[in-house]
Amino acid sequence: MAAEPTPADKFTFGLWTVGWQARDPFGDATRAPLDPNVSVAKLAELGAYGVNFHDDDLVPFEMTDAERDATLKQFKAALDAAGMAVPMMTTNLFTHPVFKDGGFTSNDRDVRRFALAKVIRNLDLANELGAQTYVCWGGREGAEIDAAKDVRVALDRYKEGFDTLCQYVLDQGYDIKFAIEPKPNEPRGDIFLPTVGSALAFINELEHPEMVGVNPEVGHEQMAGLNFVASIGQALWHKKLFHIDLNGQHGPKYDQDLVFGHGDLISAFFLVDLLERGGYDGPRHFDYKPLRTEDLDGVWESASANMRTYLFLKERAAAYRADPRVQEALAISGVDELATPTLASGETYADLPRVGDVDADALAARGYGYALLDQLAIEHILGAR
Ligand code: GLT
Ligand code: MN
Ligand code: MN
Repeated sequence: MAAEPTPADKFTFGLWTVGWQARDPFGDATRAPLDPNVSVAKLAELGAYGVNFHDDDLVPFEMTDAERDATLKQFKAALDAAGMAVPMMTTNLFTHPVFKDGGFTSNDRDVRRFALAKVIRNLDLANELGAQTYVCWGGREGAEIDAAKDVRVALDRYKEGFDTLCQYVLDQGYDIKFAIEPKPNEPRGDIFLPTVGSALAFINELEHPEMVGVNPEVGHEQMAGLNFVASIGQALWHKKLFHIDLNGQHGPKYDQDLVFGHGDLISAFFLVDLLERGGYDGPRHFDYKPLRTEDLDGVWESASANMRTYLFLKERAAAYRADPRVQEALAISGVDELATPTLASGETYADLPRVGDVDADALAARGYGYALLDQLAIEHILGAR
């Protein structure tokens, strides 16, 4: 089995993932800060293709312009030395207290103007580093109480934010597209654009919908009790899967950000199956948090685990599709039949059968064989076939 990642696999990591010091609402950091230049070198050594980052991951808020320039210069040298790409960038509009009521949707107009300026400064850097996807995770765009915001007005401001940023990118001639990352809650009690479906609907209302897609995260849809594979299927159907955040989650609870596959493994299997067969060729980005219990060795062990699990699942999914028994089971289930249009070419609703002429009981007698189909998947995941 091939589980040695190479840059051709396009695995990427956020600097904030391996660099997470494991501070949580109840406890202090358990790990020392990690130098981003060290992360770049180590991730390259493990077989990754690139890194993604927020402005503040690299250039802390309080740095002067001169310090910022020096830090960026050093970072670019580290990227070059490691042969690592930066395919995606993003702006931190959630850590600093100024964003406690949101960035694009804060009730305070001056905060909104500052938030847009902060994104614009970072778009220039994204362009310089060759990042083609700009993720917007609006973790603070939301509220805890319904009286705090008229959602219709908040969405007006959210739209105004994206319209302004798209205009900036167009005016500069940058080759950058935006990807909205939905999340139902945490850190806000409720977050605007809580699911992939709501983000897709919102995008249609923008001035430049063609410049904006989604960056779904496994755990975020699962926190809402939703089926991640189905959400990705719909995002692909809309041609809006611009980026993806892979990780693990055990059902609806706080955002766990586990290693990919370390949550719902069957869902992870069908996700890899879909991505590998479904026309997504962007980076396979891991947005996870090494467990708070881990030391630095555990951090690198978990980084590697994400990539190895993906590759094992890719191999298992290919074996599943190639298995004649699976192909037989798919035929019994009629999975391909769903691709046949309900009306034949040239037919209209007038060609539909008369309800009274249909023997519904005869149609109902059919079994769909899904139990076998699922068991075959499990046997492939277990390496039993
Ligand atoms: C933050 C969040 C992630 C987002 C990152 C991008 S920041 O760590 O929990 O889901 O992808 O802004
Ligand atoms: Mn998350
Ligand atoms: Mn994420």
